Amino acid sequence: MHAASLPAVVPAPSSIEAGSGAPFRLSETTSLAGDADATAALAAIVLARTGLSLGAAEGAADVELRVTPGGAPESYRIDVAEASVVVTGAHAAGLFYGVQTLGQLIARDGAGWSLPAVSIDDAPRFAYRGLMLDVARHFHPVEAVKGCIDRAASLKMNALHLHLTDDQAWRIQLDSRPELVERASAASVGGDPGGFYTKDDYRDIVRYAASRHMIVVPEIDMPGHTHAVGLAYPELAEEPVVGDHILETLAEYGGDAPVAGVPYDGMAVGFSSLKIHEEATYDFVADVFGELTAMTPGPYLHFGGDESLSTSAADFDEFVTRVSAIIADLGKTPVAWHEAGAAKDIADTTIGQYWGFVRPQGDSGEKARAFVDNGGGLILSPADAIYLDMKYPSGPALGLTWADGPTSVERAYSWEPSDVVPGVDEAAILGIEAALWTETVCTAADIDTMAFPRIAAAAEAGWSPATGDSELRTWASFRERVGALGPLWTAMGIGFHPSDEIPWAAE
Ligand code: TNX
Repeated sequence: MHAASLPAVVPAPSSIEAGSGAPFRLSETTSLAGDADATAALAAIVLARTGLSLGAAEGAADVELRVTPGGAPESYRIDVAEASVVVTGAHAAGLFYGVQTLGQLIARDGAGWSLPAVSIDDAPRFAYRGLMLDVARHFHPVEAVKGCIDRAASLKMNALHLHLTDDQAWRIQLDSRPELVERASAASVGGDPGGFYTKDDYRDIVRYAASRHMIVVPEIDMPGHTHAVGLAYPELAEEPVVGDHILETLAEYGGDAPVAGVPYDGMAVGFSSLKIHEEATYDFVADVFGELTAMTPGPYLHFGGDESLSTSAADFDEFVTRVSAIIADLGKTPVAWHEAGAAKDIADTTIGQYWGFVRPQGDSGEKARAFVDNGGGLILSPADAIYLDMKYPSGPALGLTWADGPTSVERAYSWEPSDVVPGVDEAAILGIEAALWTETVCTAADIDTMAFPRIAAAAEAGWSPATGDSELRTWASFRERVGALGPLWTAMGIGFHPSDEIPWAAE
């Protein structure tokens, strides 16, 4: 069977075969049965895509959605025939992903709707498939975050990384340190309004994510990116260091230089640092991660570690070593941006997050590999491929260009995870994560236009077989399959960027 004649599924499944029979016709009388969450999820997708409202049946039904233990984690199977549709998942998550795939299969059929005869056997390549949202540079309310969860989960992503703090603001309320949101949550880049999540908001996000089989990975960035901490606790923060790098950013983007004790709303990075030699700093770190541990069921706590340009190398190493140990002692797995790999005594469970280019420059590859040599793993976020805040070559004015200029959809797609960091085995790659920094991204509509369609390329890198192991893993196949999802995305209310690289289907 030629790839072009297969139904379009994104991310590409590990195995898909077109059936020879007639399609399954969807109608008002189509009955659903099986797992209650899965039937509700499918009914919602069918309603959005077709306007048909399907009812649940007791006992036998046309569409069966069942958990059938025994398969790989997150795996599922779909069999569509003229008279029946059966979706089985090894666990609830796999069944949920089967439902997402089924939603993508819905097609116009004359005046009605149908599902093509097909058999799909599918399971993820990598265990971790994430989306990072920066809620510090611009605050994004709970409803926008839930929208991101729905969108990412529809592409079989299972982690939402929230970048909760940065120089501009601290966005999470903590009982042990109430001054953080009282004094340091009001700013955003460009003088826009700020905000923060109450603990109940955060728990609501965690619960909502879990209902879509996603974990939340909270990030508290340190020792740099901490100007806002100094608004609440001046005794923990060094004076801003305004070097050439900062002056260049001010010249390019405008804004005032950072001043201690004054909220910062510019776009410069690398001027702030926590005090490395104050014991009170580590009491603060223990309070913050202790409280996050209690409200975060997922295994990971991210402590940042990027761009600490005003912290000396020795101080940086000492700091990330101690902080990774604090997190490990709380029973959580520390995660850090790849710079922290320079610290040879970092807790050996620490996961590194690589944000260099697809072809590593400087020592970014070595720093990333250090986490693996140390016993940890790697999450890949190559900036010149899956940084969703980069400009498109043609499209909205939003976005930055530092990651090798604008990022086309083709470039977001055309890389192979196992080829990025030399000397790292596939088994040491925990997964991939697309990152959406929000210096220029202010609204839910901005999130949609920057993320879609490039987020689908990241999802495919995380879920689908390696390039070379599947005829579907080519740019030519991907652009057709993504194009076929346009009507579904529109029905789901996703304001994707109608990139001219993609042959968008009309219906
Ligand atoms: C680099 S990537 C950063 C962020 C910026 C981003 C903008 C990384 C770990 N740090 O502070 O927001 O570039 O693209």
